[in-house]
Amino acid sequence: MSLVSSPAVYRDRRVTVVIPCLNEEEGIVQVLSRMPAFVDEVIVVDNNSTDRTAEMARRHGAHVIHEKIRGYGRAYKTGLIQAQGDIIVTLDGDHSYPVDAISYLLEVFLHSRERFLSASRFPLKNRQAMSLKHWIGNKLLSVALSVLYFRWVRDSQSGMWVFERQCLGEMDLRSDGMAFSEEIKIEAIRRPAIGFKEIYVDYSNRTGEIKLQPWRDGYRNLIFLIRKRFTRGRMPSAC
Ligand SMILES: Nc1nc2c(ncn2[C@@H]2O[C@H](COP(=O)(O)OP(=O)(O)OP(=O)(O)O)[C@@H](O)[C@H]2O)c(=O)[nH]1
Ligand SMILES: [Mg+2]
Repeated sequence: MSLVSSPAVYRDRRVTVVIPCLNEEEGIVQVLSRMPAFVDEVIVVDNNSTDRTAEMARRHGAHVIHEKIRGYGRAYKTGLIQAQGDIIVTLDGDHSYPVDAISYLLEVFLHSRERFLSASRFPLKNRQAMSLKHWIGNKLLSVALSVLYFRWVRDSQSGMWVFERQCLGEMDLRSDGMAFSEEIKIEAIRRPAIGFKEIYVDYSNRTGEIKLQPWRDGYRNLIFLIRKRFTRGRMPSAC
């Protein structure tokens, strides 16, 4: 028997889960305590949270990375380049996406030709999980993305994805803000060598405070979509 512990794998693939967190001390404990044993590595990217997010994440087995510059996209870019797994899974630290669905999503992913899979929250089963304002904003942005990129996308703002780590080297990811979520989907859609597919998941009420600012982020995300569509390769990062 070898004394060297072998990495956890899912059907021979190492899986890394990356979670951006800003003041999610309650939610992150719920997420991490439900993490399946086949996940080899969990990276939590903390942006100087003022609560005990980093401490709780560390205590529950995550590798915590600190990013000084604020932003959802910024946190993702910092965390993703450190991931070691063959497959990367993402989700929020607020326990709104189903951690239990990771194995189901991986199974679908491994049986798909597409190398990027996004979990869609629509049709929303639990109406309480998303405010009407967020629902309308999401629908408008999803329609805008679908029209601009000639591809029907149900949930352009979903934060739960499963993809091959190698895809990152083929993508041009610029956004530091909330627009990162739509940008990574656009990059997958635009590149036939990657491919994009949506799969339904249940979505529930988040734990803790919302970080999204619907009017500000909705407007910025819409502008980002338009600029990315018409300024290939010349996008600024601070969107
Ligand atoms: N590191 C880091 N994480 C962030 C930042 N902004 C948001 N997050 C995290 O990114 C995830 C998504 O943010 P949410 O506030 O849940 O936004 P949302 O999911 O669009 O909105 P809800 O549907 O209300 O949950 C959460 O885990 C946040 O803690 C940030 O500036 N830095
Ligand atoms: Mg959330």
